[in-house]
Amino acid sequence: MFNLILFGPPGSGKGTQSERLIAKYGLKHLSTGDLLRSEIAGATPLGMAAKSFMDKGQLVPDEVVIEMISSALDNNPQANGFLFDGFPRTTAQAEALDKLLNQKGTEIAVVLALQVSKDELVKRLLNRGLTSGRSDDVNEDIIRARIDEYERKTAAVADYYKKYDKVELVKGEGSIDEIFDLLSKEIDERIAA
Ligand code: B4P
Repeated sequence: MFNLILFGPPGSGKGTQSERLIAKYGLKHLSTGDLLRSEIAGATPLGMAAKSFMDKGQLVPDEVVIEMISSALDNNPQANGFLFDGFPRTTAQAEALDKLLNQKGTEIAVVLALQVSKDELVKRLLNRGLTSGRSDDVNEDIIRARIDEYERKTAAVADYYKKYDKVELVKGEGSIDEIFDLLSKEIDERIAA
């Protein structure tokens, strides 16, 4: 089983690249952002609670997303491996993920961390906001709050995995194809190892 984390700030290209990587490598895509938005679309109690955080650019509480990922892992026993997109976003989530994977006799192979400047992130998200209908993309203050939340709570997740020598920094600016090739190269090296 090959499990990878696609890591980076909001707007760094995680969702965009995940779509291509799961098609190439046959991995199961687990995006906590997508899972939360589908709860919101279904107007579930979990979705309504999550929306109040997401609309302010804040992270949803750890216990909510950890429970969602735990169920998703249990619901996909035949998966060849998982691509985690937008999860873990805190050190507590990273510790919980390690435990869940450990219970299944597997682990994270690599964390691919996309590097993108703050100006480029804001530009991309404002641009997506023109068409996405996402309430967290429409306003620059909310976008900047998401980036601040990333710097305060999520950047430390890379340090957590650096201890285990699992982090590879990947240039996240350039064409979508160029970045996809860089990510594929890192994955191919790990699969061959
Ligand atoms: P997410 O859904 O994870 O969204 P995101 O951080 O905005 O990144 P995304 O993957 O969608 O964007 P991408 O970079 O691909 O999170 C949304 C919210 O959900 C969070 O703020 C939080 O509230 C909550 N949440 C989710 N997971 C959570 C967790 N684990 N714990 C707590 N809360 C959680 O793309 C952005 C744009 O850039 C697109 O328009 C794309 O077309 C464009 N783009 C991509 N690559 C490009 C390139 N190379 N050049 C130019 N543009 C590019």
